[in-house]
Amino acid sequence: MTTSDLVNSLPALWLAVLATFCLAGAALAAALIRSRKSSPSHSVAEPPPDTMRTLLREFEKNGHSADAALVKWSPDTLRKILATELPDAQVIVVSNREPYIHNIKNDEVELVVPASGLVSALEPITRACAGTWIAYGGGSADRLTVDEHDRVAVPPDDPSYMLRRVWLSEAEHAGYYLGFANEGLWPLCHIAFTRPNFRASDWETYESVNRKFADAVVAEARNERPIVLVQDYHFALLPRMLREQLPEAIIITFWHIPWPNSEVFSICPWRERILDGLLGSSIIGFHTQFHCNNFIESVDRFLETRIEREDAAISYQGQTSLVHAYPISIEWPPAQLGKVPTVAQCRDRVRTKLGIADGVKLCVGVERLDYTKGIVDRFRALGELFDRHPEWIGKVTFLQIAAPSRGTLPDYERLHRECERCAEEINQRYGRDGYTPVLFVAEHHTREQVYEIYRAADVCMVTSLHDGMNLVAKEFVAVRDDEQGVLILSMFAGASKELLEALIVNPFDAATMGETMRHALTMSFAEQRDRMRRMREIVRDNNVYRWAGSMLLDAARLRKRAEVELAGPGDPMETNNVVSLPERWRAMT
Ligand code: GDG
Repeated sequence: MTTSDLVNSLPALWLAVLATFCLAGAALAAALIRSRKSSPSHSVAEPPPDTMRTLLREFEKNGHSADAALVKWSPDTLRKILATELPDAQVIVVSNREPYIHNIKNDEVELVVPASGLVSALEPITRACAGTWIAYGGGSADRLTVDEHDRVAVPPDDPSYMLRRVWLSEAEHAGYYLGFANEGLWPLCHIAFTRPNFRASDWETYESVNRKFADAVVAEARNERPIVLVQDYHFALLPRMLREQLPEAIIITFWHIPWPNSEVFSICPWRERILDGLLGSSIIGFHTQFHCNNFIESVDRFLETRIEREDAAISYQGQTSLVHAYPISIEWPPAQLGKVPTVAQCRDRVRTKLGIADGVKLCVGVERLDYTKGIVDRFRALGELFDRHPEWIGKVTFLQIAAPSRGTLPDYERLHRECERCAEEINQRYGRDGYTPVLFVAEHHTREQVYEIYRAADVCMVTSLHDGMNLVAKEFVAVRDDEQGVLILSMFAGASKELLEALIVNPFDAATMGETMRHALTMSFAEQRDRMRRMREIVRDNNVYRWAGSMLLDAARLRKRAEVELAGPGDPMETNNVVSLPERWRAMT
């Protein structure tokens, strides 16, 4: 059976697959064999039986249907899923950050694509689904570019979906976004040792802004049953508000950052309200199973619920929410790659621009300027490399680009100063005429410039102290079609669970990271190729269309189950795979 056959027969296939463990096993084996066939550098031997059992268990545990592993995921696959599994469904994305910002610059309207992992992932999905994206209109020219309904068709050069902008006052933005979301929830959810600040006034604004977005979703919904994709920690209350107004909607909430353990979560004064809000969702998604487990533990500790761990389902106030891991990714191949010159040209351009001498290796870091990303820690690792292996002084330059982010918050201003100070210290200590070890550029770059830098790099360092996924790691791999370059990756980024061929590091251990840099800088071309090839296969197969497709397939499963339940009560014990979970438990107890 070919891939396109598979896609065409999705409805029957995936129900059957979900129903039979055996078929899932066969499919997984086929996927393994296929991935091995496409990797000439790897042996085609079967994995040992215990590895296979572990993989199968993982597969089942994560609720991923076997067809998700077999299908070649593309925009077309998504469109087919929508057409066959969710006919006539309207897809509405809600996020704080908009995918396209219009700003006034030098009396002209300038278009900016923000530095945001969420935008990088969601934009190609919304394009493929021809959906509606609702977001805060924060650009200085945003109001000038919308129609009378606050909508603008995007992408501007080839419109395929509608962006609906929601306006916030300065006070709303300060309380909901800077305050509760970024001074409260962001540090609460990341182990980066930055204290969360919770203020009652921020919470009230957060609640009222969530209400404002709920009203916008209801206004944009063409019928009672849209599929609403709620994005991130800015909207923890939105799912409950939507559930009250659109009871038949499928609400999929994706939390892009880690979820803390229940002890840490208990710090939040409105912890029960946050959990209650999220449990208005049909599905709550996280990047890793670990974050799902933390969430379920928090619910267990603070709310009266029924938790079915086998099904990863939480029943609360007569409604069931599924909690699943969906590792986010990027589009494959990245659309902008076509606009970027060859690797050799990128190397020449970047090295000439930065004045990097022949024989000097280039290490890069690409981030939003955020204290969770471990920027200072990688500078420290470079210092360790120089101290332990002085022969590298003068032989490696570190380029760190950092897009300014949340710059008005004190913790971010402090970080900016700290990065500058640390870079300066290293430059004074190890620099010499014509050689600057660290180039710290705290500016926003275009996506093409970012890709050019990835392609010019010998080594890319992603050393987050804590990160939901981290898409920089996946982008670096995706743009290296020359199969060269080394990725150093933090063990505390979700991406480290997938990109096992990266050099995995603990960012809190500068000395060992310095040694890892040396390993990366001296790695043979053959080893670089083997590692890069394998990582590219993983990002290709687990691309962002698979991320969205898996959620939509699960959404379709829920919708069908709800339809079967509505069609008639039947005997709960006889129809046990379609009966609602609360009913099943009632029948069993
Ligand atoms: C959250 C979670 C999760 C960076 N500088 C520029 C620029 N970027 C782009 C990168 C990448 C994105 O920003 C950053 O992605 P991350 O995944 O690192 O991060 P967050 O923004 O923190 O995102 C994260 C993500 O959500 C998705 O779920 O992976 O764990 O924290 O795409 O290329 N883009 C442009 N100019 C820059 O200067 N245009």
